[in-house]
Amino acid sequence: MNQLSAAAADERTRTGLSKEALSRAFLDNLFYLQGRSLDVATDNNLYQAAAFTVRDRLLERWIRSAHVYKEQNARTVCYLSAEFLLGPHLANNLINLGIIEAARAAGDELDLDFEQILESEEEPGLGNGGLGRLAACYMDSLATTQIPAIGYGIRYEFGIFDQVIVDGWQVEKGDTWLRNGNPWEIPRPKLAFPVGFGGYSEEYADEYGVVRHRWRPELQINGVAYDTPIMGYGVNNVNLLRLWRSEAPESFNFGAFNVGDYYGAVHAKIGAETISKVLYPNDEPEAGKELRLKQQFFFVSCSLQDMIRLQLRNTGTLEHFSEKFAVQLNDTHPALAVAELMRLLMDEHLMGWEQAWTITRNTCHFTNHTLLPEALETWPVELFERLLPRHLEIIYAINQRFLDEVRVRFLNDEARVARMSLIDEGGGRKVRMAHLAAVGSRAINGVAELHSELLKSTVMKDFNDLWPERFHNVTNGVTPRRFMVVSNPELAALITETCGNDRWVSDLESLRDLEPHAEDHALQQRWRAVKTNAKRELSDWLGARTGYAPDPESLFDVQAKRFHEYKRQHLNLLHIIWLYEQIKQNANTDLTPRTFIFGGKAAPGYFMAKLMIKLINAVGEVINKDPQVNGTLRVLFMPDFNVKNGQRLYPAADLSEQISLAGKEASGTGNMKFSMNGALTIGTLDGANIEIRDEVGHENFFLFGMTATEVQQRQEAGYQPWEYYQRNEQLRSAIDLIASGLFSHGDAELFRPLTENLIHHDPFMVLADFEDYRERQQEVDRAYRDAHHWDRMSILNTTRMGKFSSDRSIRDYAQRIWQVEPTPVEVHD
Ligand code: NBX
Repeated sequence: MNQLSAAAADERTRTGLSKEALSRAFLDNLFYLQGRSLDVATDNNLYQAAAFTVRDRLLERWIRSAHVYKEQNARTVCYLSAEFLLGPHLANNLINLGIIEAARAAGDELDLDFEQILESEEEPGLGNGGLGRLAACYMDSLATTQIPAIGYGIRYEFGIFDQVIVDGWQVEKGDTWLRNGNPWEIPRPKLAFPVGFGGYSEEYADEYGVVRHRWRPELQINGVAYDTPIMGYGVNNVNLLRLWRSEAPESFNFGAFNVGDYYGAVHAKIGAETISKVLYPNDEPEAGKELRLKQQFFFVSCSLQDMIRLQLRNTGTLEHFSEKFAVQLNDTHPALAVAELMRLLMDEHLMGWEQAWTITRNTCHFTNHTLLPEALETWPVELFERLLPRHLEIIYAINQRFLDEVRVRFLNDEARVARMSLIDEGGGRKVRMAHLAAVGSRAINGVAELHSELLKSTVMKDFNDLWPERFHNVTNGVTPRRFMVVSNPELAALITETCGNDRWVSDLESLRDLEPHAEDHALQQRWRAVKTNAKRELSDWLGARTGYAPDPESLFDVQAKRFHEYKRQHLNLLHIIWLYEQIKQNANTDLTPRTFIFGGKAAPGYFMAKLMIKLINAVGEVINKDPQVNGTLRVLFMPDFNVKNGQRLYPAADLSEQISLAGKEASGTGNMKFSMNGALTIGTLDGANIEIRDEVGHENFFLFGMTATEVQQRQEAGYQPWEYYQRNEQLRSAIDLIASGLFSHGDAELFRPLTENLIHHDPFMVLADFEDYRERQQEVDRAYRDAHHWDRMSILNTTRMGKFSSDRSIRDYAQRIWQVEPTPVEVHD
């Protein structure tokens, strides 16, 4: 043992992290918290005992971190997000604390199935997809890079629905993740803030005759804090995730409240609790949903009140608020922060407009995650007026000053003024949330280079003309702790052994040290063995759930992400159908055996996305049963793709499908998770794919499809999908096979909406990119047969992923956007 690790082991013993200390604490938590002994404990009892044991060890470091942060008066990042898609905590916290081996040993000694205990954890699915998962990766990296941070969001009682597949269709099931309690959170019943809704705004003169405003809400509810500690890797810093739960205030006491109207009182109480009840399962805004606006205001208001409380407690004044806090708005969902911070500063803390505006503008920063016009959030003015009358006044006042600035800067350009206004005046007046966020923020960023450029040249062009210095790019990243160490321990061990140390876990760029070994046949063989093992594990898992256990020797070709037409799962499927036709036409067709695996949820109201899921399952049913195919092709749908299932998938993929239409995927983060685990990518020049390809080397990436510029030109020239359908025989026969009813027991109607849409509209240009995609897939087929070459490419994909660690993203934000510094935390006995 070297000196450093001896010192670490020594410290672990001292701080209760040794195997003995862990098993003692575990048994105590089983007995004293749950009244169970080992012989009668259920899986859940064991899991809870393990979770409490780990949590206790986080708490000491958490208290210490809070103390150090306060003493040093460090600038704190407040990450405001309607979603945090955390995934299971236990394994991750064990890794970050550096005690997974000690815990495993403690489990062995007690004769417990350690893996089974980890499996028992129900994941908090408090997000839809990439945006929510990004927030969770950033929380991990903020703690790991020692930046004081609080994540603020909503403690949904029901997270993203569980997906079950019934007769090939997606069926949604409520997510009851809190059923067995949540050992990671600490409720803070005394830490609660009132949040108003409705009523009216009034002017009054204060004691000095100054005219002020106040909001008289019709209804008030409470937001109660639930805290979850977030542990950094290999450091003592523990940050805080503070989620708000809505409750009726105590004044809802049934006797006192509304005498004689018992049912009315109960109804009001239920109404208050509804706000944090359920996560909206759409990965695009649903127009005009009142409850959604209430959720947004609810968590924004609680979070800002909390920051103000902290600042007043520490300094007694709000003058330096923006020096103390950097607020990051995760898309427009928390954009109301701009108006609410203004209201709190002016109405509640009696600040003048100019000072309040300077503080607001120096506090907020805004990240955009989409260019799709239908996904840009707007709210009817009428709804605002009814729910948030004072905020609407403030938004009007911000708008007036802002548009004056635009008019002075761009003389005689009323068209521009109308385009930039916070209010969309066309067809039912609406508040444009992206404009509110942009006007109230010091910095605006996109999430990959292409996306940030397109942001400046399209949806935010006018804003870029006005304030070019405010626009930035911060390319997304993902945490290698969860997506390598936790999910792929065998690969992590091989990398650590080959590097001679595990520095790469918090310094992913150092994987470059491995590059010289990419040629090494011995390493290639071990690398392949690790991949094949992961494929075998996935195969067993899928076999138990779908009835088909794919051959681990076949190429695992995976597309896992939300279902969306722009992500083009149907492009993948058309290729599969074409392959199937080749086999049917000629049984001796020489194909590399492949297993196609799909995973992902569709928004419950998104008809076309749900039809795509049905079609995948229908195609799978025919192909998987066809004796002529003889196992050369398999098409499987992994039900309920979530963080936990993703962790099974990434290690087992040979090929990662990143095939969105260029210009539509802001960044993508699944692309990074696959590549880190040694999958090669077949992809378009979209989002972060471009940067991934530049990093891993163009020769180690299967590129196809139009560029974003070509897409735009083709669209402007008048895109005619019909022409591709007519001209390309392969494409036509694949589409015709769907339309024939072969995959729907002869029902030629079932998939007609999909085929007709492709032939006549094809908004995401599937047909235009098909031929190039098919050709590139043939290259993949050939490449996979040369094992040495493939393994080398796979190794290089992993070793060159340093840029895509979320630690790098967070350092970018820290230096270029927030101007915050690391604050290390020492633990002394
Ligand atoms: O955010 C995703 C983008 O589509 C990805 O390209 C990007 O990598 C990722 C992280 O930057 N957007 C996303 O996941 N959006 C949502 O989930 C969403 C949820 C609710 C809503 C709108 C969007 N109202």
